[in-house]
Amino acid sequence: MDCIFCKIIKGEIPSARVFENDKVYAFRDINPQAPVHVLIVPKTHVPSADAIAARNSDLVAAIFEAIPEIAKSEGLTNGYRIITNCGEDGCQTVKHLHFHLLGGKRLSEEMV
Ligand code: DGP
Repeated sequence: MDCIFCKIIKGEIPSARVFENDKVYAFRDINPQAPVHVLIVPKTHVPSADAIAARNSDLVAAIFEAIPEIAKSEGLTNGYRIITNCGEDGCQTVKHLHFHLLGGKRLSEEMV
């Protein structure tokens, strides 16, 4: 499968890793939108939030269990934002489920 995030997870494309366990991989976004901008992905390919179901929701649970640990290691003691873009109207560009962890400054209130 020609998925850039699958290649990053396999180490075929380099990335700045910040966290990893058996189900989850997290790395710095190549185009950061905030002082801290980490992408958190399941190691198993899931196309988007629209493909989450009972068969794979353990991966989402594992991601959200990892988030406080990643936020702490990134020094996000004053809060942060988690975003997942889904599909065309959601402006998802990489078709592998990922959660943006953004923080390190006061974020815009314009979207959510
Ligand atoms: P989205 O628009 O939600 O699909 O966000 C995809 C993000 O992935 C975007 O913020 C840029 C990031 N990205 C794309 N290609 C690469 C890459 O090769 N390496 C890294 N670290 N990030 C990437």
